[in-house]
Amino acid sequence: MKNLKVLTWALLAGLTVSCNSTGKQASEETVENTRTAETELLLKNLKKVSAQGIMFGHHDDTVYGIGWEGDSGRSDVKSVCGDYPAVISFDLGELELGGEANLDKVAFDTLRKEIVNQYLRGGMVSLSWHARNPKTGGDAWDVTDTTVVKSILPGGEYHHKFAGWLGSVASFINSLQTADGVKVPVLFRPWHEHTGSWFWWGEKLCTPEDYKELWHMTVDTLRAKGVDNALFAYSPGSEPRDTTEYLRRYPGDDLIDLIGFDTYQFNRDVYLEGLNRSLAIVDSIGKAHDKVIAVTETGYEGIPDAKWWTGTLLPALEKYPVAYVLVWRNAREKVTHFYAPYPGQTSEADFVEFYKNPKTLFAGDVKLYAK
Ligand code: BMA
Repeated sequence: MKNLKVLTWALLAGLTVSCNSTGKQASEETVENTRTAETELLLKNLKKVSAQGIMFGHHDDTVYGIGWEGDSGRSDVKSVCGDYPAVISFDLGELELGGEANLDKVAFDTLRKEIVNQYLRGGMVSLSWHARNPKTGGDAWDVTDTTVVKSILPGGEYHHKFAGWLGSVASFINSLQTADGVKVPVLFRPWHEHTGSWFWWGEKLCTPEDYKELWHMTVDTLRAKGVDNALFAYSPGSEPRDTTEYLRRYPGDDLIDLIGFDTYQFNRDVYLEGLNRSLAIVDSIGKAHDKVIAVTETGYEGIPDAKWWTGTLLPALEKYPVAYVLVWRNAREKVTHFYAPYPGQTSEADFVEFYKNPKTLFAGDVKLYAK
């Protein structure tokens, strides 16, 4: 059945399926499981790293920050502690529209360069995708129509349009190459926070079966289009109360390499309770399914707590083999919307303590592509 499905995707994606000497179609392994040596090393080293410490991550770290944009080599995190984050994430939102820049007005060419730079540092890049609503034409947060996921699955009215969008993502990921022609591995993290209902792929917007099918279509299409430099992350919000709820929309071990969750602090007690519960869930599933675990997005907007890093975040994470924790962006266009410190910010000194703690890992501490 699965062979048939992969073949169907390959055909839908408009690919030529190669034939061997006996005239049979290439096996599922040929289409599905080819990954570059660097991508395999990344996965191996992610597993190792989680036993050593917790990598720190920051969204859009090197493309803008508080009071600056596009300065070469600049990073608010580096300005505070002297090193880049070990993980930097970027967003592919609006790549599907074919324009030059993403939804947060960062040029895709800039992202390409910064992704290669982070690879050359030995660090990791994660990519999220706030894809626009393929049916209504609205943004990722347009939840006015509850049939969007269904409409892009095979047989749906918008399937063809959406397959083109997946093609754009595949081309972008395939284009991430060093000057020497090495394809840069990335962790792709689409369809995130789907246990909430604020994105068109959210809980109340599609059935568990449709959500899983969306994942299969995504991964199969990318693989069929030659993407062999991606690992895949599953990251719901902190809504699941137990492992059963967490796995309700899980698309399967053959698709997913890393499991995590997104959660933000509004109230400290509520945050810590949710963080602890979610960590226990991913820890238990990670062990049973041999998956890397991470806090894929978190933060306290504006970081008004001067001791947040060592007083709240680190003590909660230390108990678990978390590969990384990533905080969201320091928006240059929304003054209060920042999650990492910058010089002069209230939590700056505490962040330096967090950086110095042997448990935290920054770019200079990791070599994620070492043999
Ligand atoms: C949200 C906010 C938005 C942004 C989006 C995608 O959490 O930061 O301003 O457009 O992420 O990066």
